[in-house]
Amino acid sequence: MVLIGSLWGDRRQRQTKYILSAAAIAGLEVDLAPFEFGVTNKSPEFVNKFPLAKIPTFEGVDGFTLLEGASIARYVASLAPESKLLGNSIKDAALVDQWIHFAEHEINAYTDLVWQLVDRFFQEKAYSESIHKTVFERQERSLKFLEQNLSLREFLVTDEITLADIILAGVIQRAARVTLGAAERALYPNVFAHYARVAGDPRIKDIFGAADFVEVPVAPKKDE
Ligand SMILES: N[C@@H](CCC(=O)N[C@@H](CS)C(=O)NCC(=O)O)C(=O)O
Repeated sequence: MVLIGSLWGDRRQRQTKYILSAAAIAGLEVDLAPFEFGVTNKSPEFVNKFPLAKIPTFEGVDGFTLLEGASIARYVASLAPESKLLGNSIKDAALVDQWIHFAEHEINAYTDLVWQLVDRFFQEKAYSESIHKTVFERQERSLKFLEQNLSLREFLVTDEITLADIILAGVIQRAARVTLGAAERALYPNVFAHYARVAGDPRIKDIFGAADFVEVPVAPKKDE
């Protein structure tokens, strides 16, 4: 395998899973740098290179630097066109991008918002049941749309795994650990069959790890 660069990230993070999975399918090696959250990404050396101080970040063997998990994964995929991770044509690549943006912004953004609400991340540990409900309903609308699409095909863009499928699986794994308990998951059989197909692919199974889904959606923390 050809070494393409170093990655700073956490294996439990969905974005790091996107990048490692893309590299595994593309047959490229990415060196996962030693990393301690809150320490490595705050070090002067890291901040000097990546001033936003977030992970994941990437530095190629040629010194090219990149942040944003989906963009790093897309770059890795583009280095191996024969992997077909971006499909077979310019239109396929546009559809891969469409589904990546959809997964991140129309599904994952709501998971993150619900997580921040229930974890009482906001000032004064504010929690609002009505905001929680509204955000969850926005996610439901996206999931219904996705369910319909996945009732027609095994993978999102072509007849094999593309980067869109990998990123969607990362987003769904996270949603099923926060907003989607067993009862909610039962409403989306095609979405979860797709998840099992992608996360169970022998090339990336170990990167995705155990599902660790919740039985019921995560409830708001008590306000101490
Ligand atoms: N939009 C970025 C988000 C990255 C991100 O928020 N990473 C978190 C860890 S999951 C982080 O580094 N947080 C550190 C901080 O906020 O200072 C991506 O998708 O890569």
